[in-house]
Amino acid sequence: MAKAGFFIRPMPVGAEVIGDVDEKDPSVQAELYAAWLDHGILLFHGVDSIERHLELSRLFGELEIHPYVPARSPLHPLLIDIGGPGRRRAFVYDESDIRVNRIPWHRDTAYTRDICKGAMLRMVEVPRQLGETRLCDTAMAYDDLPEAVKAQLVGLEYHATLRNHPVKQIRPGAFWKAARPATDAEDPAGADKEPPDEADDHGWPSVIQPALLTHPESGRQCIFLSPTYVDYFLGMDPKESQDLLEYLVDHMLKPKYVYEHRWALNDAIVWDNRRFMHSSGGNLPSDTRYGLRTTLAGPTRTGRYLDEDTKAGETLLAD
Ligand SMILES: O=C(O)CCC(=O)C(=O)O
Ligand SMILES: [Fe+2]
Repeated sequence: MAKAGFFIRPMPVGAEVIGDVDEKDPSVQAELYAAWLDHGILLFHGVDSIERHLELSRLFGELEIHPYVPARSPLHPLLIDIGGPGRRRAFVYDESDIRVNRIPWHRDTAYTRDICKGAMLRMVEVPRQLGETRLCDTAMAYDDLPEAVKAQLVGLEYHATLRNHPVKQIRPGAFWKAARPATDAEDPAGADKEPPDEADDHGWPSVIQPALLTHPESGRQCIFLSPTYVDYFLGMDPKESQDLLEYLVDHMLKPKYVYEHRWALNDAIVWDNRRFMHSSGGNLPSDTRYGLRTTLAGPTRTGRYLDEDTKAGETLLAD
């Protein structure tokens, strides 16, 4: 039942929190957590300070310092910068769209063994146009899979590698077929940013993840792919593996499983990373888009190394 001051408005995918939230009230906390588990994403409005962003984030889990050091925000150790002053060189996609901050479909930290529980992204500078975030409910998508495909996914694992460069990301889950760094003339404001090096793999070892996750709290099955990281499914020949990946990505990205958000200032979305994957369409380099994001800590040890002697990941995570 709604408490005084706010209510939860379900959307076709996810839900929106309308009104004033007193996040210090334990019954409000319980209601928000239950709604988050139920809907998988919650959209808040008017989150107007870092303190409030951190406080609201903590309702959904313990916060962690992000393992990927370059993403960390100078504003607070528990935040990462999404775009803003740290934005990269623009890319030209399919020779038609110039964009910064474009990210293909993924789950956060799925290139580690300890995928994070979730994250809360708050927008502190909104571009004049574009810059949408899309979020896909992989539990809903699982429910509608044919029984034969559900059976095929039981016990199946995939080999995953972090891919940060738009050219390396061209695969199911990317929504472009070609990409090149913008020239200085095309992106004057980004002329001081080095285009990322295609060969730079960031040193993260590849990890093996299950194709299905039984959600540890709701018990629902989720299609546990971070599509653009998938190299192959274990035990399949390359064509079979690629066909299955394409099939699953096409299925998950049907509009009925996807929420697309156009941001307003101080909107914040908290997603359940076990259940949802997400992507970012990108914005024009002449606009600024700046998000701050918290990360909800595990404990979801879903992955393993193919070579159990690989310790590089542990070293990186210890930073
Ligand atoms: O910029 C966005 O819309 C999403 C960024 C993202 O992938 C993240 O915050 O984890
Ligand atoms: Fe992300």
